[in-house]
Amino acid sequence: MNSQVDTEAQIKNDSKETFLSDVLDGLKSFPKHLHSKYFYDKAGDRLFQQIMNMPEYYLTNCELDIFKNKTKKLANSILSSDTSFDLIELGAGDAMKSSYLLKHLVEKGVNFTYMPIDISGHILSELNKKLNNEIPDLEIVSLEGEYFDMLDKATSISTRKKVVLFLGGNIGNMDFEESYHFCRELKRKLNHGDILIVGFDLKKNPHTILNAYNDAAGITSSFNLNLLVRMNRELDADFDVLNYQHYQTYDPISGACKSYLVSLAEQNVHIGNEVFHFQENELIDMEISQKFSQDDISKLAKDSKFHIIDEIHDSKNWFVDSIWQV
Ligand code: AVI
Repeated sequence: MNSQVDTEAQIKNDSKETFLSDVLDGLKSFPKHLHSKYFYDKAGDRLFQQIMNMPEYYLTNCELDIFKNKTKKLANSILSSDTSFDLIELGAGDAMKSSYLLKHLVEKGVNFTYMPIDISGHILSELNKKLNNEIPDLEIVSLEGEYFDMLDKATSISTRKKVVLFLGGNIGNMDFEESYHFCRELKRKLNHGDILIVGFDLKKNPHTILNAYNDAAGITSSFNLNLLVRMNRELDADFDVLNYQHYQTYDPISGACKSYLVSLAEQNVHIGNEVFHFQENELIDMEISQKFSQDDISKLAKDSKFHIIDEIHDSKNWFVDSIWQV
């Protein structure tokens, strides 16, 4: 084995160990819970792509509306103070939305480097190919790894002003406490004048929200159940996937949209040497997709010591990209 293959194997082992210990901790807790960051194996990525194309899942189209139709306004809020910067995207994926902004900035001759951060090297190399094709003059530095490690790396590569994108409503996959700590940590890594653009899914008619996570075709259900399939494959678990059922809730007062798996029978599950007992109708807490009011957003910005400098809504007022400055 050469040393690069060695390192890759080591990273794989480390991440498998962390996956296993997170799963064991979660299933030993009450209520049992699993972390939604583990949804995204190959099958999970595919299912999430299908979710984004579902008629009920409005989030992607809303934020696309902002990036496609309000590109100039977005660009102006970034450019108001400085014209040379690094544009860092956390969890860039296929940059479907941000590519409208990238194209606009390149056409205007703005001096910037795009730094997509993603945990998946495969996704980053596909993104590189796509952007080289679509926007040949775009300067790209890809950063493969965890968000905060890669932000440190970005800062070590260049001392220019930073504009950080955290899109897609991903902030909603943390509860309020976690999102506060996340934003505080981001703030610590940025300098005076740096900008953070965060996509928030707003509170709206509760039926609209619930339907987005309780789709008629059952894709969200498969997305959740896929984590059991993944644990069976990667952690030597023996979940009987047919014995669990997706259950979605939305509380319009708190804005918490939560998904659970319900155990349809009293049953035992083995993971390695550990045995987990499930009562009939016992729940596994799988994911939160928090929805926000304007006050929630203002409080989060204030508590984590950012100033809101602009807010860009989609045409339905269902989603907002909130632009914060240190
Ligand atoms: C990635 N994230 C913003 C999605 C959401 O809306 O919470 C994940 C998702 N879960 C179920 N459907 C989509």
